[in-house]
Amino acid sequence: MYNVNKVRADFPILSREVYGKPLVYLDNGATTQKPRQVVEAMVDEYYNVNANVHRGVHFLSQQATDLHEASREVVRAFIHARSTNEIIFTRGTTESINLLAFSLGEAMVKEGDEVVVSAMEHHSNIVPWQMMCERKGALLRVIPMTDEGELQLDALEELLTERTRIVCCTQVSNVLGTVNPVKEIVRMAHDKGIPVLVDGAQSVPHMQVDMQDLDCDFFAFSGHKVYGPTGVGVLYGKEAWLEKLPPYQGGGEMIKNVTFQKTTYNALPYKFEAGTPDYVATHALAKALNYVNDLGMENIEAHERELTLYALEQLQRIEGMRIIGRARQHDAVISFLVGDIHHLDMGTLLDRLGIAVRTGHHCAEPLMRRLGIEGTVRASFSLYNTKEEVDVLVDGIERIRKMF
Ligand code: 7TS
Repeated sequence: MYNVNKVRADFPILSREVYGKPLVYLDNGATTQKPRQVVEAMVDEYYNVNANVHRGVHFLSQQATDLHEASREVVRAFIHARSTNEIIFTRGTTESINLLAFSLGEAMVKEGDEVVVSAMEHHSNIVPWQMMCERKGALLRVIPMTDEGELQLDALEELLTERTRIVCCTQVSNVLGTVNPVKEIVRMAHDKGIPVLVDGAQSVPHMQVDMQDLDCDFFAFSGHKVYGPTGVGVLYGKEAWLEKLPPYQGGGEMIKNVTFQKTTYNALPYKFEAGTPDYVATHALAKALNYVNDLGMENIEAHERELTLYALEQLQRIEGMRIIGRARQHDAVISFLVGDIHHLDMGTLLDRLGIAVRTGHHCAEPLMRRLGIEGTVRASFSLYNTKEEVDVLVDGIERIRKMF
């Protein structure tokens, strides 16, 4: 049995108060809280192991390198990649996508080519592609979506042409909670020989992701959204693809030999990892993934599904409640507006009640424009949230609604 109170005891921050009220943390889509196991691993490494990786013959450097590389294996197993050569450590989803947009752009995008993104992407899966398109004279094309917040795959079929260089799509929308049929999208793109990047920032914390099953060519996620530290993330890429792409940044680690005339590059994955990596963060990320493994992703999914369904049911009872995003496949993210109460007012007043939600455009301005709204209030749930917290949220919204 999943014991949420036992889980909560691993997260010291959850027992603090804000404005004299117990904290109700429902901003997990932005970042998750960290269990002791993760924070203690970082403290322990800085106190007892710290040394730069991959370059020292001395004991500490060997030990830090071993922890760092063991973490790569934990990540590989977690997403079921074939090889650790396919696991590139980055600073997060954003850097992963910038890396790919740059390297893929250099390798294979020419004037008149096209990049396909979806209507519900986070800015970090739009802007890097747009920047690359501007450099290369290429065009950004968009998979449209329905009013319910589901992508229109029949329209995607039309968008995939001999000019398409890559399709980039989020697995779970950070605003609508839509779970996109990325496996189907991958199949459609592969039928035409086009690679696919899946943005896993909002899926990795909530569901089993399996690179062999999805068969996507690239996959990006952030450590801090899956109970790990900030400043570390992953770009997965199929080895054959990564071999074809040029490095993103130059510096230490990514080279084999350097002369003033010419530099040769290191093998995978180091070719894409210039400079000292955040080896303390990679080690702590592995601790976070192990934490999730120990709880069992299927248990986490079941807990979050029950919580989300309960929240949807309770929220819908509120007069004037408008849930934004009614996809059939829905993850632990609920966006809403109530009557004509501005999302910022709602967020600010909920905060005074100790409830942390996110408000605004959620770094998805094109999606807001598509929906014809400026922003939403967003509650996003995680493995440590409870039905009691949902009740506090619902009561809070009711109080605020009556005030207006
Ligand atoms: N992609 C998606 C789908 C996201 O939700 C986010 C962050 C990112 C990419 C970028 O991740 P980063 O770790 O590199 O910043 N989303 C949010 C959010 O919804 N609220 O704050 C950050």
